[in-house]
Amino acid sequence: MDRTVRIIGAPMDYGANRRGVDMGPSAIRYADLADRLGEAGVEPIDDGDLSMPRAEERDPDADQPTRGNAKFLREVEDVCRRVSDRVAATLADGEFPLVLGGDHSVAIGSLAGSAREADLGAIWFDAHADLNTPETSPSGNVHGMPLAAALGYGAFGETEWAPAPRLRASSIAYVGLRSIDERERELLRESELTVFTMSDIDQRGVSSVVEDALSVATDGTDGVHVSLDLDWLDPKTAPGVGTPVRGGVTYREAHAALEALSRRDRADNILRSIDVVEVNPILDEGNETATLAAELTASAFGKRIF
Ligand code: EXY
Ligand code: MN
Ligand code: MN
Ligand code: MN
Repeated sequence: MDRTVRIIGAPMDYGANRRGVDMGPSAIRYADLADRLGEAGVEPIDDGDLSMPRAEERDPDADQPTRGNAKFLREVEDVCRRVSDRVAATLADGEFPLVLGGDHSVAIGSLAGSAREADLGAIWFDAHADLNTPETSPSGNVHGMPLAAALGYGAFGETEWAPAPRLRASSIAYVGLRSIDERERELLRESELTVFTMSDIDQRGVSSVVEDALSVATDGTDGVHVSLDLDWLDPKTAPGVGTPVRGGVTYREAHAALEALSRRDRADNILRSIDVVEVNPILDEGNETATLAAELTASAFGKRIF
């Protein structure tokens, strides 16, 4: 498949409660992302990084109380609007957007941009549900809210920038979920999102779970967004993340999952956009987590050893 992949760096850390995740794009590039993508048979073009507002000059509580508990929401909005525009423009040019985070709040922008001109499905590889709203969030960190934002839940429904225009809850599937806040659990029960937990992976194997997730995300849609949060993996394998949760997928399971994705993509051309988020080089060991991020991305685009 001839694909030009446009790399869009979004060194955002406003959505997380710790610095360091803003260095994710550099670390993933340093792990030879471009070469690995080339080996996967796609042509990478690196757009460099979007500029970020300077944290030291900003007030995390600006805009309250209308924005509830959410910290740095103004900055997150500013960055996500630009991510969204860049993703939409990339797709309009017939290229494939690959967004490098940065914390997971950047996915609000990737989803909005990718769902502008197409009915979008999504697969969420993550330990977390990312379904808090400014009203329910226990931390106020927007990286725990991107799916709620994209679906227009809570206060996000009153904004015009957060909801992804053509994304429905029934076209979204989690893979590997294992950490859910009480209020998120209530919302998940009421909503039509599909949940595959770690326990599903234990029982059925990751490839079969990914195939089911793909059925959810492709049913009645024009393409699939893949959001790869590195805390999806077990912290022993991917230590460089800000919110580790033990009991995640192994190195082999992670590769098998992305390879299952690429098998389906080769057959049906389903992938539309990807983001790779939450790599925190300060917490990493020997750039291992960034290297994994680069490897797994190449696997998604079809890299094979033989
Ligand atoms: N659910 C917790 C919160 O909302 O504060 C933790 C969220 C962590 C989000 C990480 C990146 O996926
Ligand atoms: Mn996440
Ligand atoms: Mn997570
Ligand atoms: Mn691989």
